[in-house]
Amino acid sequence: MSVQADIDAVVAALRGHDRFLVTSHENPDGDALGSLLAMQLVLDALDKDSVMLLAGATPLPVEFRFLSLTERGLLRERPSDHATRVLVAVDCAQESRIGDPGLLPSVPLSVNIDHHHDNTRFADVNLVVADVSSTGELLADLLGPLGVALDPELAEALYTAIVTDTGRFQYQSTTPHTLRLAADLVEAGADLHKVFQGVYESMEFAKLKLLARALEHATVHEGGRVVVSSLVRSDFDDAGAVEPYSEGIIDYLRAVEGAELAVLVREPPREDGPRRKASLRSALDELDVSAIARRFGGGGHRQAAGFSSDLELAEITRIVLDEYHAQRDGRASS
Ligand SMILES: [Mn+2]
Repeated sequence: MSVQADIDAVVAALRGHDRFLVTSHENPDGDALGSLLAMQLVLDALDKDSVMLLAGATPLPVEFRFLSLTERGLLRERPSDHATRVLVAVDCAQESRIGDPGLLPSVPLSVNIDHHHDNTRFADVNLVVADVSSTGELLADLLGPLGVALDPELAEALYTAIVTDTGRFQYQSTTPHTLRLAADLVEAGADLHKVFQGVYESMEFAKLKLLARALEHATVHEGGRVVVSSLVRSDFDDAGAVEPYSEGIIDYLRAVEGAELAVLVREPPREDGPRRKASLRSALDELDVSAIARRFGGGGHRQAAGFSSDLELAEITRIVLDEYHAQRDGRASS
């Protein structure tokens, strides 16, 4: 199906139903939260009965507190009437990312709007455009077809999604269209400076201390082309940090001169789930870190991916380096 056909199908699904449940992925980032709120505001504008759900108990990252998610009734558990609502998942590459097993099969219809290239098209209606900067950009492009006008709150939610997922308009997914769209959002009332202060200048002291630990533990491999770091349970405990505080730390590792691959392995300070989680970043066009993540059952984008594992740090590092070599060798021989 063409993208246009997918857009038409999403517009028809949103227009043609009255009750919705909007959701995004666990451990949400700016694109997830901005897109979640934006979708809710779009459905409000269309006079629909919609509620937002973010499964899991992880506290919302404080840097996104300025978004009116709580004020607008964000749920952390599925509502009792979920079986009567159309599910709209934004920024979720797989059904499992919703974090509420069994929710998808229980709803009458599901809509999946996302930009991850490994999205499994798990819903009934799927709009997946892999080369778009963010789910926020994808949603912004739906406003015209839906006949919804921007207002300051909607513009700010979309701007937040886009500015965070583009690394403040620096990643390669940032296009002239992305920048023009950002200008439209600022013109419509998105407060650029407020978003900057909220997202980038509200770091808790504990997060700073956790960052210090990660920088201290950083090691280089492959003559400096690979930078690896780790955060163990005691690092989180000593810093007084919760799991979401590790978000963004990997960007410091990727920024090292000559680094092609950055790896951050962490032991989340909680009892359930896999022992370790890893984030991967590529600073090289030809290096696809989502392929490395898939080796561990994870996924993501070519330049940013992640996975969970019960393996020891040394074992994870060894396999990642093997996969990195395999890709290098593949490129050398092609
Ligand atoms: Mn995203």
